[in-house]
Amino acid sequence: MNRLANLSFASAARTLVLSSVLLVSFVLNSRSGLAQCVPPPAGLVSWWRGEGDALDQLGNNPGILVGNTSFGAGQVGRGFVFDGSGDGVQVGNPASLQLQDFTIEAWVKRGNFSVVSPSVPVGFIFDYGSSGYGFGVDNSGALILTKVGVNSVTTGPLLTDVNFHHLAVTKAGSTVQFFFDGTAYAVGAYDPGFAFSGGAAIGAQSDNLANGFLGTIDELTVYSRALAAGEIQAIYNAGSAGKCTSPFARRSRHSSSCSLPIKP
Ligand SMILES: [Ca+2]
Repeated sequence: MNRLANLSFASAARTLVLSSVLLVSFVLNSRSGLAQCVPPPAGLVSWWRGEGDALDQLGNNPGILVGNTSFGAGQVGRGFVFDGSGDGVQVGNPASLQLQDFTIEAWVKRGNFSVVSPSVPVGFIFDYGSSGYGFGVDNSGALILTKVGVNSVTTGPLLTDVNFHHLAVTKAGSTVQFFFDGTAYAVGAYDPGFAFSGGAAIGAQSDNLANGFLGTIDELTVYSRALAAGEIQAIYNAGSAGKCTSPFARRSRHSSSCSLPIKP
């Protein structure tokens, strides 16, 4: 009887241990944030992922690395790392980016608590040069949309630490909204009429590389319409899973003539 009792006890103990292991595994998996990628919203124009090159995931507007732009840990894989001095990713002046209504969204990490650009108080995240649109951050962490060199609207301070945060600006007519980690911040009417004599760039003013951003910019994406709050929140909630890359097969800069099945 004692032997049977011991065997029964050993069997029960093994079952208990196995159950505990499975439970711990389940909890760890649940806590590891196995978020699903989010399908990209309609209206995509360009999506620079920063995965070790300046390619546009859609193949429309491949960029050129300028200065000593490098790559480092991003929110989704890798991202562009800028020192703020002569760095940037220039993407030319294509008609597809000459927009009056748009969304610009990216994961952004400051490289310094107090300085967003080494010699000026504003660092650009995506900028079209003089009289074009520019989306940036100032030293206080306020988000800015500007008609470069003319006027601007701003909200914040919001980006005040050196962690990754999701930033976005949407514009539909005169309605402008900023988003910080999925939360919307409305500003007053703003529709200055942008002009596009120069090209656009990630991480600096494109025409003179001024206002270089000090930090990391990842998954910078431009859309030809103002996304809804829920669409931006879904991208934020996807976190490091990011936007789903399918069906947007990666295109090289030598195959930009190919069209992509972008859904309306
Ligand atoms: Ca990335």
